[in-house]
Amino acid sequence: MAVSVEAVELRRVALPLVSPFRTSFGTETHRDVLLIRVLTPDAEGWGECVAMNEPLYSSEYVDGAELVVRRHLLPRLWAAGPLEGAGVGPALAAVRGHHMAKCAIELAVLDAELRAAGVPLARHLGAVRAVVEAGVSVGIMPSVEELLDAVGGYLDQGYRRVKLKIGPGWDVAPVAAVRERFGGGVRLQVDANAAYSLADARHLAELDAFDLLLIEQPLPEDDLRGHATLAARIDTPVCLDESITSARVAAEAIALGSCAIVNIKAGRVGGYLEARRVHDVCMAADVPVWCGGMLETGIGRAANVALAALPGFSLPGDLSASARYFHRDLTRPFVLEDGCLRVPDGPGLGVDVILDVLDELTTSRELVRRPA
Ligand code: SMG
Ligand code: MG
Repeated sequence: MAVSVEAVELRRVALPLVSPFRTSFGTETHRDVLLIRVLTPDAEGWGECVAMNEPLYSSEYVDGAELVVRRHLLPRLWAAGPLEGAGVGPALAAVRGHHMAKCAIELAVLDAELRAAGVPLARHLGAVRAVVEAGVSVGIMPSVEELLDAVGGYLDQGYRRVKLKIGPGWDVAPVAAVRERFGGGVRLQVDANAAYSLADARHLAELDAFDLLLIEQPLPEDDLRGHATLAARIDTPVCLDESITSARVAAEAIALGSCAIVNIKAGRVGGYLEARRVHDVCMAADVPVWCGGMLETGIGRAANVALAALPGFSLPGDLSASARYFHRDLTRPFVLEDGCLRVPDGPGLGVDVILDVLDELTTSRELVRRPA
């Protein structure tokens, strides 16, 4: 069902993180989020842009995303006239890249469309589960002792799997310590955020001793061939995150032997509908997928949880409770229930934005009306 977008609000919101989150590329202390709110005659819709403060995880960053939305994407959205969520990707396709910015607009239009139609996003995407298993991503810590405390705390809360961020100087020893303290029953994986090179293959093979579910993105984003070479030299299954920018690239990575598992993030591939296509490509090739995270607020989290309810998502995602990230979320908090998060079943995203909290955390807002 096409919706007529009358106006779009661009909002920047700053949420302090409950604790700093350090990866191989940097440390996040707060989340500076761009939200997209579309206004239509029947319903409004929300989208969250996952671009970070600085272009370190990928080339996109939040100030750039906001500029691209205003200057390059909204004019194309207006030109397209009334459209469905599924029409947003094609309407914006002439603009190269900027997947996170595009994803936020598509999600907002989808949300408005589905709220108007009374259909939950999960159902629209093809979800088959009412709850999804929650994993937790644990940053690089100042010491192994602090890491063990953090991991122990998360396991006590019931998280179903733990991911350790690694980088040169923080890899084999922390993984060994976590295995030794918590035993072989914990589902454990690592994420390097592209911090290694093929010359590190022998060192990374030392991780084979710890029965990891996977190693995520050891090498640079554009190095599919290198990942295939590495995958042949280590036993730990290679999973790609940054490299997988579309369903086509996913198919190519699988064909090349670059990965045995795929992390799906809608922002990285340009939208939830392309994310579903990545899922379909992987499922057809028997490649397990799981839902990645970008420290989303409840808005993006609701959409991720819906996506993770699709049948091919056979591993727990980077989908944690709101309290793992923020003191206060923009929606009713997501909470762990027996190590799982409940898939929202209301229309659209199925969560409501708490406008008081939103206003309090808003750092800027602008309403852009459709030109007459
Ligand atoms: O949302 O729980 C989360 C964070 C998951 O580790 C996470 N994300 O490379 O997968 C990744 C990182 C990207 C964001 S790091 C600031
Ligand atoms: Mg990752």
